[in-house]
Amino acid sequence: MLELLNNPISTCSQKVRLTLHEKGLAFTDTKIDFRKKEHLTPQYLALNPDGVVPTLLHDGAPVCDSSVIMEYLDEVFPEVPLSPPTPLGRAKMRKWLRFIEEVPTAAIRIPSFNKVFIRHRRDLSEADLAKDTGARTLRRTFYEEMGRHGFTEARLEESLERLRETVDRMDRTLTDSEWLCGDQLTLADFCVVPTIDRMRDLRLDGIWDGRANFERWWQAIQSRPAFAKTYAPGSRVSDIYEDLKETA
Ligand SMILES: N[C@@H](CCC(=O)N[C@@H](CS)C(=O)NCC(=O)O)C(=O)O
Repeated sequence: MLELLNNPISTCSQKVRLTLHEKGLAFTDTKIDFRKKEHLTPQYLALNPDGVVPTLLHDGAPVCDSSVIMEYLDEVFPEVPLSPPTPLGRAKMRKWLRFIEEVPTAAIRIPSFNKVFIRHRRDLSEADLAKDTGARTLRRTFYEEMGRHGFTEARLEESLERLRETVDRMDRTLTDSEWLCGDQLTLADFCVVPTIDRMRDLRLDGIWDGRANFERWWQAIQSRPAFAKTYAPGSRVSDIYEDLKETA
């Protein structure tokens, strides 16, 4: 029995939903409400001490961290393989996973918070702002830096540069390869999809203008049934925040 504790718009949750759907695995989709701070309750922290989503429960046993969960699922349910068959191939895939976690996954948080999530902090009293920041576990210093007004222009520009570098690196790799790790769709592709989808949602898709290899890959990913299932209505920030919808 698989249960995914997750949030529809969380990019880390989307990585795991893509994997579950691609592998055709049935799971209970349990929604964790960030506004109600359900990820910071003692019960949730007992499962995931970082106070972040997603958490997978497999027969009740918690597995944490989205990339770890993806690899766990692929190991336990190998029928639809999403990892290369050789150790060298898997090393190549893991190199992509680490790069994606370190560079674009970290970078996309800056425009996401500046454009979308900061609005929930702007009008808090000093005491409530401090309480909100203090309640965070893994991301406390990130929330401290963000304050109530968001990240600086310099930090935003740096994160956009990191996203450009990622798209360029992917485009180069995809010159002579269908997917990031050759002719097999792997966890590496699914790991980066939520960042790319969020970029589009935040109107940052100009970054891949003219990147033909990248665009071919993006079209191919979007045509997979797992993509439509993962991005059900309510999974994008523009589904939720009216002002983001209007600029569409
Ligand atoms: N390395 C973790 C990071 C998970 C993470 O940062 N999750 C975000 C949503 S994508 C979260 O739960 N944020 C809660 C918060 O900001 O309080 C993973 O990949 O699972």
